Amino acid sequence: MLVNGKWSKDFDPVQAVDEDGRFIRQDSQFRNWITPDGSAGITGKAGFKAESERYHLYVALICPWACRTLMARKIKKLEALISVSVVEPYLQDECWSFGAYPGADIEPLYGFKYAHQLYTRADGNYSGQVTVPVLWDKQQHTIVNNESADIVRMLNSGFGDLADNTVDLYPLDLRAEIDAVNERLYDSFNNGVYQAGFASTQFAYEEAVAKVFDSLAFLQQQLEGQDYLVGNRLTEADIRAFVTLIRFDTAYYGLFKTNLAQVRDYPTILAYMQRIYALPGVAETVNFDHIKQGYYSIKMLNPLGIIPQGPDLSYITG
Ligand SMILES: N[C@@H](CCC(=O)N[C@@H](CS)C(=O)NCC(=O)O)C(=O)O
Repeated sequence: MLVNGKWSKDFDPVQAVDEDGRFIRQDSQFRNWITPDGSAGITGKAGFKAESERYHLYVALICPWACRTLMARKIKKLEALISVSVVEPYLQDECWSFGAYPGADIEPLYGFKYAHQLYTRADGNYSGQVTVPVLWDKQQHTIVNNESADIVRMLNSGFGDLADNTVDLYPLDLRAEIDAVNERLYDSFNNGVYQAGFASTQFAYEEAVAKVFDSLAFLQQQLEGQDYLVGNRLTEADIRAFVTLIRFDTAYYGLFKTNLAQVRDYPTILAYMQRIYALPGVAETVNFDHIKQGYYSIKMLNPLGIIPQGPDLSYITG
């Protein structure tokens, strides 16, 4: 992690635990918003006007949080406006790197080797973990925002007429319900799988696994009789559920030990996951090689780095 702008401690996914051994996720620190006229958003400073080719998105294809933003970029047809770089899948000592791994990129703006160099370019005194996604402003050479929940919302509405507004991922009339589903799933499912994987006590692990499977039961029930989670139309709640579901059988079931059942054991959820995977552009945001290599590179959980052969993913990829 970075301390006062210096790389000070080798990558360790668990920087903090509570007294019962639960993993504590750090809060994102850059919270500015792109808006159609450059006015300040919900948090942060003004000065980030929506413009074509001004912003760049740094992502990891292993990462569910980063892939939320990649999905939103595709669905809102912002590909030509916002460029993307993909880091290598391995979580090495200096965390995310750019390079030649298939499907990854060389850092195009500054020739950086590591993502932590972006953080110190933005703030020479930054202290904290170096996470993706990072939404970067090429004009001011700084991070606009490194919180995926914010980035999905600004891709949905911050670009005004530059985006495809036939799709609204956070429609006014469904906001309360979307917020409720997001809240229901964040702690116990999206972050719940990490709580299971990074638990440092048996108690914290079992508590997290119970929440994860309770969430799958909730999803199964919520999807009875409708194709999408809220209002029977695609919203950000579906993006947030999908990125965790699509990694479940490949990474979480084995590495994070959430192994009471797989997603493919839930017919309604499986059909839902396949439906979203088949939406235009979505499959391009899913890279099972990066997912598998990336998660299984976390030394704390897999010290010898052996990569499992399965699962057979033909039930998704055809
Ligand atoms: N709250 C952040 C979380 C992002 C996050 O934790 N990303 C992970 C990858 S899945 C990461 O970069 N971890 C590196 C680290 O924790 O050092 C968001 O949703 O954008």
